Amino acid sequence: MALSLTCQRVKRHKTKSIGSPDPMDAFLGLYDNGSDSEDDWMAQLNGAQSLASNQNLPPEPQAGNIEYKLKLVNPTRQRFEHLVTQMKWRLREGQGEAIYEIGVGDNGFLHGLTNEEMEASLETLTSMARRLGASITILRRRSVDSLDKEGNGGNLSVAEVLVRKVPDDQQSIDLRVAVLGNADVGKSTLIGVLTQGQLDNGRGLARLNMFRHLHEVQSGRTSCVSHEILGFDSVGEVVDYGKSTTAEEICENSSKLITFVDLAGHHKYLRTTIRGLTSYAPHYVMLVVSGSAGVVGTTREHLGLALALEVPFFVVITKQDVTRPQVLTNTLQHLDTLLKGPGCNKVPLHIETEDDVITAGATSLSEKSVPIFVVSSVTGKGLNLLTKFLHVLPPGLGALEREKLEQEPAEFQVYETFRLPQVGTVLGGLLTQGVMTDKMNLVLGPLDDGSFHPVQVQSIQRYKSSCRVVRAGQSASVALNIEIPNLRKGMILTAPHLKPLGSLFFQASIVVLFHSTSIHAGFQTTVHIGSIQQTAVLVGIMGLKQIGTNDTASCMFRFLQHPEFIRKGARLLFRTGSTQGIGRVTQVFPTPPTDESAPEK
Ligand SMILES: Nc1nc2c(ncn2[C@@H]2O[C@H](COP(=O)(O)OP(=O)(O)OP(=O)(O)O)[C@@H](O)[C@H]2O)c(=O)[nH]1
Ligand SMILES: [Mg+2]
Repeated sequence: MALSLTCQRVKRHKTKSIGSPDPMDAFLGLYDNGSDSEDDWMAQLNGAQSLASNQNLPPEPQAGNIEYKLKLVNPTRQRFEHLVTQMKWRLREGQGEAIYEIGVGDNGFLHGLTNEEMEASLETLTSMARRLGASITILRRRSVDSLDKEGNGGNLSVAEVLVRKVPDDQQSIDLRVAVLGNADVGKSTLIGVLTQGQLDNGRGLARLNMFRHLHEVQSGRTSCVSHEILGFDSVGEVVDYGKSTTAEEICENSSKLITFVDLAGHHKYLRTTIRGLTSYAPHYVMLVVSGSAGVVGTTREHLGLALALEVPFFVVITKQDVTRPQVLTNTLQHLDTLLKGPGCNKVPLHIETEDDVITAGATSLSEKSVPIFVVSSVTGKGLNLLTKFLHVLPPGLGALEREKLEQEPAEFQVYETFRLPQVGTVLGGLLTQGVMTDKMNLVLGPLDDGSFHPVQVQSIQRYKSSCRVVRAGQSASVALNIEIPNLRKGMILTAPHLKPLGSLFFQASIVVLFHSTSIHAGFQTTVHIGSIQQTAVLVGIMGLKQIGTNDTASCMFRFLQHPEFIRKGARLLFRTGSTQGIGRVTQVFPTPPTDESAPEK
């Protein structure tokens, strides 16, 4: 029951994933116990680990995807119909996933059921799920040491069950996980092992599929962004390249798909890594640390990026097979200190059992807790727990937020551009809002003068297979009907009636995270906003002459090369050498397409 027990203990925190409110935020809010101190929080989490404890749950939440059922033994037909309708509603609330707590009263009291009652209840639950084309997975079952009506103790149990149904209009539940960590810690290898179903040999075998360039194969170092997918079928079994031969087959057989975005660890490629992180809008970050090398190199910087972008993250310690126990303990201690420190203010959750995994699946939604796994990609140790965790990680957006986003006009952010011989111009990117369909008429831009060009969508592909519709939050590749010169990352495709314009100037409220001296007007820096990455010059600081580390200010920027389409409220990150800062766009100044706004050389 720890999933909910933990939720009960989770403090309410504002969430996280880039630009998208998280559905569980509201859910976790229901469990706010008003406690604020770090000690309380630690004590509560520790309590959550004592899974044998006979604690009750909070009263059943009205909204959300969690349902308590005292028992489901031989329901009448009418009641059964009612139960099915209710399950349908809970599934909708959870965007295809619902949790049933069996043996628990509406007030959260863990009554427990006898073995026969539990078996009968699970059978009813299975029939309910079958009626909806959903499947069930028992996440955990445990005894409660209360007495039953006849005074017999010990044999009563409660169960936590995951019900999953992919919504009818959706191929699968999608999650994007960006993989960060210092160079050589084993990121590409871990993704290779998780998605190919084959262990590594310690000399770079498993990472080969992740590489996109010859020089990467030769050097063993990731330099650009690549993706790989891992699927889970409706009963939670892994669907990977070990069992399927093509990405299309994996998609067809999966009800949940995890897309890993493999990023480069070396400092040299930090710009590409930041861009990958800001433009792919991941739901989670997997921070990989080598057990033997410890928290070194770009680890802290990458951790800082996940924190700055407010993406929830978990940590995987690799190379357990070649790490001496004392060194591993040191790495874990170092990590704990870093996570609990004032910059992070997190609570590490060391994952050792399957029960911890279920607990972590829920608590990873709070900003505070950070699950930590220890694995080896060579022996496979710990990978089963990590896989199970990925299976129970909740989807990024709730039904309501999703519906709202889908009703907006389509907006597709371009983060890759290609030209294919028989197809023509192809754009890879993310649909941040609305719905995009085949043959849709849209506009693409901003071009160098700030204007947009009419285009038509010729075909759409997701996971290397054709599809006709893309919905808000999904990534896709789109082929266009015409060739557009000077295509670049950071452009958008959107609805013509919006009459969009690019902007050269924008105002932002920023915080300088680090700068060795002070920043004045005229300072140039690389600005990242979603898939936009361009040098901008600071043209003015409101009310101040200069700013330095930890200063906050409202600043006016001007892009140096060409106008970009940006929205008020967008999150931005800037970086030049060791200078770093974050902020939000507070105002944009669209550039009407006239001769004067032609790009400056
Ligand atoms: N013994 C052992 N070796 C591992 C393990 N994981 C990765 N390796 C090895 O570590 C080396 C580096 O792995 P990569 O996956 O390329 O590391 P990376 O983090 O992707 O590195 P960059 O792409 O440069 O950031 C390879 O030779 C792997 O075979 C592990 O769990 N145990
Ligand atoms: Mg790599």
